[in-house]
Amino acid sequence: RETTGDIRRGMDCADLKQAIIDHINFTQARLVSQATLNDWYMAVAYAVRDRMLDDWHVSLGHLRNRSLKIVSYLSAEFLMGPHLGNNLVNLGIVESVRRAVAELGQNLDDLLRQEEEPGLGNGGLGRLAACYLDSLATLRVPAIGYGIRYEFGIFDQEIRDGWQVEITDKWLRMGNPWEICRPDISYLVKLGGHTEQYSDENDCLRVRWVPGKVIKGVAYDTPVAGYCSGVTDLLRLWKSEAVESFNFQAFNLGDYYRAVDEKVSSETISKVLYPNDEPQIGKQLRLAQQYFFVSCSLQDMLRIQRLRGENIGDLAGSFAVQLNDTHPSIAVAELMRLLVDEQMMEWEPAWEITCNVMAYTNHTLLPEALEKWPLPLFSAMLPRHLEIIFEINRRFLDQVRSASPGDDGLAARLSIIDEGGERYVRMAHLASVGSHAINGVAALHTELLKETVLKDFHDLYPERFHNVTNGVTPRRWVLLSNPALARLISGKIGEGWVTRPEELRALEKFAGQPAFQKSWRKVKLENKSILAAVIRERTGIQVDPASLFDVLVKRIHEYKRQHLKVLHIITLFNRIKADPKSEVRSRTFIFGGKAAPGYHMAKLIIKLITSVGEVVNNDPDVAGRLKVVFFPDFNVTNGQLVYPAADLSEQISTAGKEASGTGNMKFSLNGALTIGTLDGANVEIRQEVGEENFFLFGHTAAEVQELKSRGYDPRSWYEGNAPLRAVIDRIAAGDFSPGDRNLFQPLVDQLLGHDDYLLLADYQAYMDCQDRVDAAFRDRDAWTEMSILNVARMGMFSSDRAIREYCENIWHAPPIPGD
Ligand code: 26V
Repeated sequence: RETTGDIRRGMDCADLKQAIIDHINFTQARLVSQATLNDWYMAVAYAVRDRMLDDWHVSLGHLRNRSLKIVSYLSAEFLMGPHLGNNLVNLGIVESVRRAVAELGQNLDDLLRQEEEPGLGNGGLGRLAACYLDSLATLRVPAIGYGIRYEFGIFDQEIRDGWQVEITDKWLRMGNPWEICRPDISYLVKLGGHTEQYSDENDCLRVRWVPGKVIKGVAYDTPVAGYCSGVTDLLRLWKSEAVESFNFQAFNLGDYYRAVDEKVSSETISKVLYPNDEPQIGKQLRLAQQYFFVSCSLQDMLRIQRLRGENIGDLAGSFAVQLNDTHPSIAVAELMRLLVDEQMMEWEPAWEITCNVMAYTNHTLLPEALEKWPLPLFSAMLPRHLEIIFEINRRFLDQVRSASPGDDGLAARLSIIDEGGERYVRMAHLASVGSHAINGVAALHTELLKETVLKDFHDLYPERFHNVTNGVTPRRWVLLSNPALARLISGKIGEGWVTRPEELRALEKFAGQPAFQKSWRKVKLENKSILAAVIRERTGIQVDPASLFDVLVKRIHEYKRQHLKVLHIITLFNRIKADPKSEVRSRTFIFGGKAAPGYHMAKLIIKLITSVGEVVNNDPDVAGRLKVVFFPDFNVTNGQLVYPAADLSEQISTAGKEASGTGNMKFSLNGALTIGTLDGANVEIRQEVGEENFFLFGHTAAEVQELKSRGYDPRSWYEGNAPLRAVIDRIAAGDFSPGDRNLFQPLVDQLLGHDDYLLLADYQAYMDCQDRVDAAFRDRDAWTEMSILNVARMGMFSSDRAIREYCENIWHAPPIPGD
């Protein structure tokens, strides 16, 4: 490219260098000779951000184009991961920036490592939102991701003495070069107080909400660049602040301190991400967070609607609002309130708009994860919304009763209010009543949704139900995180696969070719060596890159069955101890994942993993053949290191429990083979890659139900299986907890007493399947062929495919024309 001399836009090496130096001098306010590594990172980040702004302004301009529908993705979590590397990839400037930085005496990889990732999510749900923003921008769909700018994201995890320790995530400590604060885009949000009736000028009875407190939400914008698409969408996160004027009128000393208190409590709302992946019933602050970001977002949409010069009545032509799980489902009542109380609309047209705008994605079938709010708490914080919900419910149940007269059970089951004891607002019901579309996140999950938690809604509104199987972005999860594999693939079949991953099928014909297999193995081995070095540095454990890397990374949860994997490891250990010369193939077991701080069993599972590792890793009879690693602080950054280095992907949840899973897709896209149950998207992954290229085991969802309804007795499985008994007895005897033989008793009691997730029933099938994995890994060429075929056939799991389905079937949102 030509040198333009334009330090804000120029892409030439000289321009980039000048731009970076300029930011060191004038943004970081440092002499180049004094600049720290962080100054260099910040300067490069600002230089890259500058180069995103022209496209961004054009794209923001499209928000005013009345012929384009805007997708408004409402999510309490966006787990974006580090921005710099991804933006370089999507702008297509990795190599030019690498060179510019090198000529300034810096190393781009060192700078990339400087970025502290924005961990504004717990796991799959938040990461999905991030993949979807990447695809929306890549597919040129105008979109805004709306959420919360948590000051503290998901905690950093350290492992001390084998236990998880949570460290506050101060991700904003060094500043955030990617966000732009927009103090002029802010909204007031009311909380608490009471409602009053009054007559308007036409003598119509109306309701006014007199709040107990008012806070302000300020917009913080982050550009989201599509992959070589020319479109840059918007992530708009709200920070809560005090409304200055609210308590500063009377200014005696007492009021001054009260005003300071007010400021602190207002800012508390966006202070911290709840680190659980299930609701803590009755957490006031959580409801305040949900309402806060939903209210700001809907007010913002109404402002944009006015900017477009359109009527509020035509809102559904301008916006498609997607509710990412029930967390933002208060949007149904809030939009009704804005339309009826503030825009003075009649109920019926307001309701029609609301239903046409909203769509709801369900992400879990676990009953304990379905959100519900106790009525007293709800009415104290959102008195007007409770009235609106009662009115929505009254009209809804009238319809239900007239369609099925006499069926009181049905009305009670469908009701938005749970009246069976203490009363609750059921958020999934609110979302389902107020949306024109309801979707599950994998084929099996959608079917189960229709048969179980939302069965009555499916009987009532079958046309509302859709399936959209999740997907992941190949930009971050292959191009950025596995550059060597991306180069190898592109060298064979060209670069089209990055946006048209069905083209990966062209790899099939090379899958059996020895030279290609050799290059394929070389890439995997390099990725494993890189991970091995990091494992060494972070845990002190030395692992052999030639061994099978067997990886289980995800949030720690009993239904995900990390402890089933531990039973496998102890089984192998027992085989070695029984006969040290027995043939056990060399394996490295890598675990990663955070436990919710209050989830004791999950934390005990982490301790079990590290304790078994302590014994196995140092046992002379094992002689290094088995290594167990708990990789601390699993997050997006670490995921980018781990997925490319895996040989075997563990997807072993109890069938029927994992809605979809998305890690399963990231592994397979990077050439790992899957060992898994017929759960979530595993079912479809297996269909796509071929059953001969997938290690299947375990009871099906139907068999799980059947077992449980017959009265599942884990003890009989324990007693009928000698190796299993030996494994559990060893844990119970304290073999892995010297000094505290009862340490793992709660875990043993759970397995022998209830075993809610059927580990014992799936144990033997899992062991047998792992033996098949060992045999398969011995045949290097056959394994490599399967690995290549997995990648070749994973195209459908691109988030681009998922977003196209949402656009066509649910949002009716076309892309921006051109290009
Ligand atoms: C999460 C939270 C987090 C904060 C506190 C309140 C609360 C309440 C409920 C939940 C449920 C989270 C559901 C979830 O994360 N589901 C996951 O979604 C992934 C993306 O669709 C999917 O791949 C996983 O299988 C599913 O477990």
